[in-house]
Parts: sequence; C-alpha cells; structure tokens
Amino acid sequence: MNHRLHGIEAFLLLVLFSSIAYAAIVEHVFHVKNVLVKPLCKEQMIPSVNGTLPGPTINVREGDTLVVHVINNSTYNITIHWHGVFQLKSTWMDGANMITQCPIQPGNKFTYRFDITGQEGTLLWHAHVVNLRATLHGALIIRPRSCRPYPFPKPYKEVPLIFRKHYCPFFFWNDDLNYVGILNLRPAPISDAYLINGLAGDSFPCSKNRMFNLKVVQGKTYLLRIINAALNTHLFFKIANHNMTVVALDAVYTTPYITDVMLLTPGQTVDALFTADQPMGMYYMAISPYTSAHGVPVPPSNPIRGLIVYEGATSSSPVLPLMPYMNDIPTAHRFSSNITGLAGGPHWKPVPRHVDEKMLVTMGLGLDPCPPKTKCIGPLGQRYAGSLNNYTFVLPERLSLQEAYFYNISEVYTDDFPNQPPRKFDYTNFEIRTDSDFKMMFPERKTSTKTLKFNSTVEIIVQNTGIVTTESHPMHLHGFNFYVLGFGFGNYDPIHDARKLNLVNPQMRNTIGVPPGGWVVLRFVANNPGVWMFHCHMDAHLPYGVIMAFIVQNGPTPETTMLPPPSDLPQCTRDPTIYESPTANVDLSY
Ligand SMILES: *[C@@H]1O[C@H](CO)[C@@H](O)[C@H](O)[C@H]1NC(C)=O
Ligand SMILES: *[C@@H]1O[C@H](CO)[C@@H](O)[C@H](O)[C@H]1NC(C)=O
Ligand SMILES: *[C@@H]1O[C@H](CO)[C@@H](O)[C@H](O)[C@H]1NC(C)=O
Ligand SMILES: *[C@@H]1O[C@H](CO)[C@@H](O)[C@H](O)[C@H]1NC(C)=O
Ligand SMILES: *[C@@H]1O[C@H](CO)[C@@H](O)[C@H](O)[C@H]1NC(C)=O
Ligand SMILES: *[C@@H]1O[C@H](CO)[C@@H](O)[C@H](O)[C@H]1NC(C)=O
Ligand SMILES: *[C@@H]1O[C@H](CO)[C@@H](O)[C@H](O)[C@H]1NC(C)=O
Ligand SMILES: *[C@@H]1O[C@H](CO)[C@@H](O)[C@H](O)[C@H]1NC(C)=O
Ligand SMILES: CC(=O)N[C@H]1CO[C@H](CO)[C@@H](O)[C@@H]1O
Ligand SMILES: [Cu+2]
Repeated sequence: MNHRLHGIEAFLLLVLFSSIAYAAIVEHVFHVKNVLVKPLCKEQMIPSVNGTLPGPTINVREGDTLVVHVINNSTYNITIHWHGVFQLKSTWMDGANMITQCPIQPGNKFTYRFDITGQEGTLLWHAHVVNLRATLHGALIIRPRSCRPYPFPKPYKEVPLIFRKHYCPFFFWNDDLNYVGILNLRPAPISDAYLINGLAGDSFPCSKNRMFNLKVVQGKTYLLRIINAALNTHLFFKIANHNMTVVALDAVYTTPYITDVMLLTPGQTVDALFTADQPMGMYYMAISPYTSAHGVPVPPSNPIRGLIVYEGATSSSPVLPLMPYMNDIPTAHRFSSNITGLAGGPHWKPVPRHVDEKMLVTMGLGLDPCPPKTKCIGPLGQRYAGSLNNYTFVLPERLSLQEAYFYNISEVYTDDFPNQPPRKFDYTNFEIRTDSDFKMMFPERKTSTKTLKFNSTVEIIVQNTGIVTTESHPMHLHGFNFYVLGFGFGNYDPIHDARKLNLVNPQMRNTIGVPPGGWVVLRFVANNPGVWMFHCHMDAHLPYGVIMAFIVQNGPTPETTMLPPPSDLPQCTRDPTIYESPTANVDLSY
C-alpha cells in the first residue's frame, strides 16, 4: 500500500478529518420546570433544569456545535446564557435578556445553536433573567479536539465542583417588582447556606449526612473543574494539607500556578490539578465568603465543607483547612493577580500593542432618589444605583437592544457611552465637598452603548470608586476574553502604572474582580460583530444597572457580518393571562 499522498490529497483528507471526525453536533434538551426540593430547611418550589440542582453538565470538544432546545415549563421568563462562550457569528445565541433577545416566556421554547471554537476548559451556563441563575445553572466543559492532549499531564479523573448559595426562604424578584426600578426597596435575599455540588455538608444540622465526598487513590492526580455559581459572593476555596496547581482560568490555559488557596468571584471558573500526595487519611475541602466592602477583620463564619477520602483510609477525623478571614484582601488579591497566561499555548494570541479605543471607566455604586412615600434601604435614605462613568444602565423593555440595533429602530438606546468619566476626581477617596460632588452620587439613568469599529483594539481601565463604598465588583464581558494587563489599588496612574503592564503573558478571562478601591487594565479585540454586555456579575448589582453594552460593527466581508436573527427568536409580546404572581407569600422578615 502506498502511504504517500500528494499535497492536494493530503489537504482534502485534512479537511475531511477536521470537519467530520473532529466537529460533532452535541444536542441536548433543557426542561425548565419548577420542582419541590429540600436541600436544607423546609421544602421549597424552585425552578430547575431537568429537575436537578445544579443542572446537567454539558460536555463538548472544542470545534463542536452545541444545540440546546430550551423548553420553558416553569412559571418564569427565562433565557440561558453560555457564560464565556465567544458566540462567534452567533450573537443571537448569547442569551442576555433584553440585550440579545426577549425572554422565553412560560410555555414557550427556543433552540440555542452555536459553535464553540478557540477556547478550552471549564465554563458555565446560567439563566440571565433577574436572579433565576441562583438555581438555573450548570457546568459547560470544553475538552480539546480529539487527539489533542491537554497542555499538562493527563489527569487520572476529572471532577466538577460547583459552588452556589441556597436561600431560605427562596423568592424571586421578577414577580411583582420592576427589574431595574423599585427593586432595591428591600434587601437582597439572605443566604442560608453555600453548597458544594448541591450539598451543604456537616456545617448545617439538617444536612449533616449529605456532604460532597470525593474518593481518591493515593498518588493519583485529579483535574478539579471549579465554578462559582453563587449569585453575589466571592468564595475562597481550600483543601486541608494539599496544594493545587491552577492550569486554566475561565477556559483559558495559564502557566501552572501552585497555591493552597483560591478565590473565585461569581461567574469565574478555575481548572486545577490536585494530587493525592499526603498520608492516607481524610481531608476537608472548604469554601467561605470573601467580602471586600467590610473594613473590620472578620473570621470566616461556618465554612461549608466537602470531604476528600483516600481509598483505604482508616482514620475518621478529617483534617480541617484554616480559611482566610472574610475580608482578607491581600490573600484574595495575590491569587487573583499572580497567575499568568500560557503564552504560546493552545489558542494563545499575542497581546495587540496598538490600541484604537482607550477608555477609563469609573465603576461602583451610586444612589437613585427614593420615590415619594417609600422607605429605601440605601445610604442617605436613597436607593442604590450602579454607576459606570456616571451612567446607570436601564434595560430596554419592549425590544432587545440587538434587535433595535439590527433593524435600526430608534429610541431604544443612545449610543453615547463616554470614554472618560464626566469629571476627574480622587476616585477611591470620594468625599462630598461641593454640590457637584453631591450630584456625582446620583448617576443618570440611560440605555447607553458604545460603538466599536470591527477589529479595533479596546483598552479599558476599570477604576473602582468610593462613592458609596469601595468594593470588588467582578466585571464580565460577553462575547470576548480580555487580557488582564495589570491590577492595582488606589487611582490608576497613566504614567507609572502604564509602564508596569504585562504585555507578554497576562492572564485572559471573561470575568475579573476589580480590586476594592483599585483598578484593572483590560484589553480585547472587537472582532465579533453584535451587541455585547459588560457588567458586574454580582447578581444584586445587575438591577442597580452596573452594566453597559458594546456594539461591534460589521467587518468588510460576509464572514464578518452579523446574520439576521433566527425566525424563532422570542418576542416580547404580552399575554396577560400567564403573568400571575407565582410567589405572593414572599417573606420580607429580614
Ligand atoms: C433533560 O430531560 C429530558 C427529558 O425530560 C431528556 O430528554 C434530556 O436528555 C435531558 N437533558 C439533559 C441535558 O440531561
Ligand atoms: C411542559 O408543558 C407542556 C405544555 O403545557 C406539556 O405538554 C409537557 O408535558 C410539559 N413537560 C414537562 C416535562 O413538564
Ligand atoms: C505547597 O506549596 C508551597 C510553595 O510551593 C510549599 O512551600 C509547601 O510545602 C507545599 N505544601 C504541600 C502540602 O505540598
Ligand atoms: C505574586 O505575588 C507576590 C506577593 O504578593 C508578589 O511579590 C509578586 O510580584 C507576584 N507576582 C506576579 C507575577 O504578579
Ligand atoms: C437609521 O435610522 C435613522 C433615523 O431613523 C436614519 O437617519 C438612518 O439613515 C438609518 N440608518 C440605516 C442604516 O438605515
Ligand atoms: C452625573 O449625572 C448626574 C445626573 O444626570 C448629573 O447631575 C451630574 O452632574 C453628573 N456628574 C458629572 C460630574 O457630570
Ligand atoms: C484584524 O486585525 C488584524 C491585526 O491588525 C489583522 O491581522 C486581521 O486580518 C484583521 N481581521 C479581519 C477579519 O479583518
Ligand atoms: C416576561 O417577559 C415579557 C416580555 O418581555 C414581559 O412583558 C413580562 O412582563 C415578563 N413577565 C415577568 C413576570 O417578568
Ligand atoms: C407555564 C407552563 O408551560 N406550564 C405547563 C407546565 O407543564 C404542565 C404539565 O406538564 C402544564 O399543565 C402547564 O400548563
Ligand atoms: Cu458589582
């Protein structure tokens, strides 16, 4: 047999292999329905995907097409967002409520269909309508195309670890309250427990016998695929007596980074190798909250535990990890800022040196006047409002932003998001000295977008402010990964700090915790036409309007031009019969 092929034959074979052998269509059905569960306290009716919590894990290979038929049999409006997926040429599939689509209303369905290319690792899918992602979420695992190894030793097993919060009682805000408007008249829901893979473990009396339990073989290495799906809490993660080696963040490979503690903001993921290299025994893993807005040191309260059990272990008293204090900013910052990207690794692209759009975005909370005859919970008796360059984002109500853009429908948004805040001030040490300072606390409510030329390089300095309080806000960009060129505390110094940016091997992410009272410098290439949200991934800050949206214009070719929406894209028409308030007996006692 002649094994030698001529050039063109080899090329054709390659094409065949890459399109047939490598790219599969992975198809799933998501039944969104309300189920009765009892994870902790009393039985509760909550929305779920297919009745499981967390929802189903989706496994694909890079290059595959994912097709998910979402059938909404719940009583809520929903969308599903594929958090961190680029959605190249599939911008209508991003699932951002009122940005790329109207919600799938109760009794309706919609099919998400998109390719997953140029990224590998762990991501998550979640609902993107008010706080429904509390229970509607799951893992999205992207493995290399067949035959391509990981850029690290092959693990013995892979273990997803999904962290979330459980609320008792559970309620949703989308029943009787306007999403953006009067929402923050009452406090955010109080979390009653954090859960590891749906289990609260032995820190809670009624879940003592339900603890996540990982059996390991001594000497073997496991790939932990860790997801923080909590609504509003940054979480520390540790395993007693063991180090872990981070190999990817937000489905981008990193230089291997050894650590005994991790920090994940809501929406972030970490892939880490863990070797069972300690004496035979039992070891706790634990998660505990990180709250950067608090000044006083607070020990972690009641960390949530899971168990690692070495096969053949006889001891029955597991070793406990010592968790960081709740406001341990240095530990959080070291982990977040120290990791570098795997320059030259799979899917790596060098940092573009030329910047076309330079933005400084002041980010944090501000205030919105309390309506007459109401009692508001914010400072000065006002309501909280988000502020990005002094704008509070207001979601459109009748038509998604992307449809308004695509069909050129006016009066839905204004394309005026500024490249600078309206005024320079000492951002992190805000004090009210003048009337103009006072006005700075009350941002303008708008649906404001920023248009980017196709393929332009955008640099955003995100500067946290102390207008209400300095706090770490995890900023999430849809449609792109950004390079994180630098981090710091205080006000960004365009001379000194600019010199220290990492343009060689910065980490790349889709969600970044901006240091409390500090800044990050992000850079991305706007090579994906469509409308993309940039927002805080603390769910409670979404209705406050810590959001803006980029409109990326079409490129010069059909390949770089936005497609029309699919014919079944949900519309916002209102049918009054199906909007009965599902949670009339909301408990407001806290
Ligand atoms: C969800 O449940 C349906 C049946 O109700 C099933 O056909 C489907 O495969 C399930 N999806 C996943 C991702 O497990
Ligand atoms: C979903 O609702 C439809 C229409 O009401 C019904 O036919 C179907 O059985 C429901 N499916 C599930 C899984 O509840
Ligand atoms: C964890 O890593 C640190 C730094 O590399 C090292 O000093 C320490 O001994 C390691 N601990 C374990 C349990 O391997
Ligand atoms: C890692 O953290 C240490 C301690 O905070 C710091 O000295 C070092 O410069 C950091 N390295 C990188 C690459 O950020
Ligand atoms: C969009 O609408 C505006 C105002 O209605 C009009 O001036 C403009 O020419 C339209 N643009 C396109 C591309 O249709
Ligand atoms: C911020 O917006 C508010 C509301 O429109 C306005 O009163 C205030 O002057 C703005 N701040 C600055 C510095 O422009
Ligand atoms: C985008 O810009 C890069 C760098 O300038 C260039 O190499 C590339 O061809 C451009 N892509 C398209 C699709 O125009
Ligand atoms: C569901 O979505 C429709 C269309 O956007 C909207 O009119 C309706 O108010 C929403 N219902 C709830 C309960 O939020
Ligand atoms: C809102 C909605 O679709 N509700 C349906 C859910 O499923 C049950 C039974 O399958 C139907 O009776 C509801 O009408
Ligand atoms: Cu926030």
